[in-house]
Amino acid sequence: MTHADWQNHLQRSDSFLVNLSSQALLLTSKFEDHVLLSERHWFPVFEKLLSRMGAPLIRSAIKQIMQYLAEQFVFADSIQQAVQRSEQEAAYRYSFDMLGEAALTADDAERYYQSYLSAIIKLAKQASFADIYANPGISIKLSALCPRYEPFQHIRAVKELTDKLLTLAQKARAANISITVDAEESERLEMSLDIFAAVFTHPDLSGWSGLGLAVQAYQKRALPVIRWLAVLAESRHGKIPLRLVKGVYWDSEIKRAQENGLSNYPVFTHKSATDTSYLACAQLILSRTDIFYPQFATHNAHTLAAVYHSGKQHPNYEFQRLHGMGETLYQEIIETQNWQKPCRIYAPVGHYHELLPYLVRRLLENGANTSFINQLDRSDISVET
Ligand code: FAD
Ligand code: 2OP
Repeated sequence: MTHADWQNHLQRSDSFLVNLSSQALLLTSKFEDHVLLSERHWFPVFEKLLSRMGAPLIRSAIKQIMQYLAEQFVFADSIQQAVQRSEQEAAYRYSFDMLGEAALTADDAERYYQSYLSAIIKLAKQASFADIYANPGISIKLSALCPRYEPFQHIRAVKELTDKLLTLAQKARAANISITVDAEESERLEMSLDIFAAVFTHPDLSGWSGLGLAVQAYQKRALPVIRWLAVLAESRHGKIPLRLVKGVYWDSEIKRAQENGLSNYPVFTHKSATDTSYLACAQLILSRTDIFYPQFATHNAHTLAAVYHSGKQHPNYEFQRLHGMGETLYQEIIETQNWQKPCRIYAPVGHYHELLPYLVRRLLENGANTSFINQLDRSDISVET
């Protein structure tokens, strides 16, 4: 077991968010330490705390913190509200993510599936441009749509998810909006590619350029995956909107590889290797704009600038950011520098009950020392550095 030094982070960041989460994590780890050191004292202590503060007070405080964090990272409670809000912030394009992932039951999976279906129907009314990429889109996590999306259930998961993704894609095609399949854990990569290929090559979607997916540059397989997608697109004379991300499951990838005693990690272990891989992937994607519509998702100013310079002779691509992150960076680019490159916001939609895994990833991302967004927030590092 490792002991993270949360105390060390406390009040050292200028970011209220990072301090708030450090507080929460410190509190949690103190509770954990207490439980480990003297498990039998745990319940009396907690009972005392409850009796002094009162359960309703604690509940209400936790609820308020969750609501604050939800406001930071969730775009809207419902797709209806999301559409209204996006109309008010029209300088950006949007990809709506219906919150929900890692379905545990068939009921959960069905509920998430229905929420994607109704989102597509709603967005059909907003898709006013002939150019599909100028319209809003949706982002889908396959793990939300099947409770058995796991390597040992490869055949079943691929069958079920191909059927569901195909139906969603058919509706999206009719609505003239695009779909992006999010990239999840590395052990799901091969299943996700099988599902993607089956749907992409379905005759109903022939000639459609709206089915896209995210590729994680931190995976050692990133470049071969892009080459494989190029062959797939060429075979169908189609175009794939390709969202390049660095990848957000790094800690759990490392942990799982260690737990399973793997001889190697599926992801790079140096941040600079991931950054370099991102740029190599970006150049490959930009060299094939006949078959890819490049979508560069990053909050790192250096990565953004490097892509911009590599892509100067390729006018047709976009940048992407997450709602609640990278606002000032993209404001500068869109409003001040006037790069004339569209930026799409990945906009999570839903209730805060579904938020937790997404929220934890955002907090880890904001708090990680290696993360650009974390360093941007530090007063001891100059803007030039
Ligand atoms: P940076 O701070 O430059 O990079 C941070 C990243 O570097 C980490 O996330 C990790 O990938 C990598 N890294 C950190 N430490 C190490 C290390 N020791 N060794 C190797 N690599 C390291 N992520 C997904 O996984 N799937 C998705 O589908 C997805 N969709 C997204 C959509 C959008 C629009 C955006 C903006 C992001 C999405 N993300 C997704 C999240 C994305 O992966 C992270 O936001 C991104 O990694 C942060 O990269 P950066 O260039 O902004 O920041
Ligand atoms: C995530 O859910 C944005 O797909 C990314 O963390």
